[in-house]
Amino acid sequence: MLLYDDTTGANNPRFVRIFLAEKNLKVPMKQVSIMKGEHKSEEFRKISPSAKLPALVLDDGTVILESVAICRYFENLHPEPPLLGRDAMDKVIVEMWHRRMEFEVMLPMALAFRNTFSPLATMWKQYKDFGEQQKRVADRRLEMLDRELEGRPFIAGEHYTIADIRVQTSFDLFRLAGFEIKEEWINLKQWYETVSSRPSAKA
Ligand SMILES: N[C@@H](CCC(=O)N[C@@H](CS)C(=O)NCC(=O)O)C(=O)O
Repeated sequence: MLLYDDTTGANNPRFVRIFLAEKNLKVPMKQVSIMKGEHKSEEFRKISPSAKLPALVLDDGTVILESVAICRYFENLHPEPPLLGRDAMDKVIVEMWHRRMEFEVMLPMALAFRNTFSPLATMWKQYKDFGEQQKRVADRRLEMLDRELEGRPFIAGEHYTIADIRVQTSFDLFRLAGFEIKEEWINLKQWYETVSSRPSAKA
C-alpha cells in the first residue's frame, strides 16, 4: 500500500498521520507537495481526480480518498485504540461530533485562512471581507465549543477520537490566519493543551 501525503502544512494529510500515530501504525508514504503544485500533475490526478490529498492506494489497486474513509479502513483492520467510537452508540456520537466539527469549526476556519492569509494570495484569488466574516463565524463557534467541553475531557466524551483530531489539526494550521484560544475559554484551552501534549501531535 502507499499513502500519498503532504507535510508542507495541509491539514487533512496531517489528520491521517495523527490517526496512524495514535494507532502506532507505520505505512509507506509518498510525498506530494501542494505548495509546489505536485498534486495537480496528470500522474497524481489518475489517483485523485480532484487533486486532493490524502489518498491511499492498496496493493490490489483500490484507491481510498477522503481522510475519514482512510481512517476507517485502518480502524477496521486495527481496532485498538478505537478512534471512531467504542460501541454502536458511541460510534454514532463520534460521527455526530466529527461532522459538527468539520462543518461548524474546520470549514469557517479554512475559509478564513484561504481568504485572509496573505502568503496564499499567490495560489488563488482572496476575498478578504468574506474571510474576515468567516473568522467571526469560527470565533463564535469556538466560543460555543468551549461551553460544550464543560465537564468532559474530549470533544465526543471521555475518549480521544477523530472529532478531537479534526479540531486539533484545524487549529494548528488555521491559527496562521490569526485564530487564538482566548484566556476566558478555559475548557478549550485545557483541551488544546491535552491534545497537543499527546505524542501523536508531532505527526
Ligand atoms: N474531504 C477531503 C478534503 C481533502 C482536501 O481538501 N485536501 C487538501 C489538503 S488539506 C488538498 O488536497 N488541497 C489541494 C487543493 O485544493 O488544491 C478529505 O477529508 O480528505
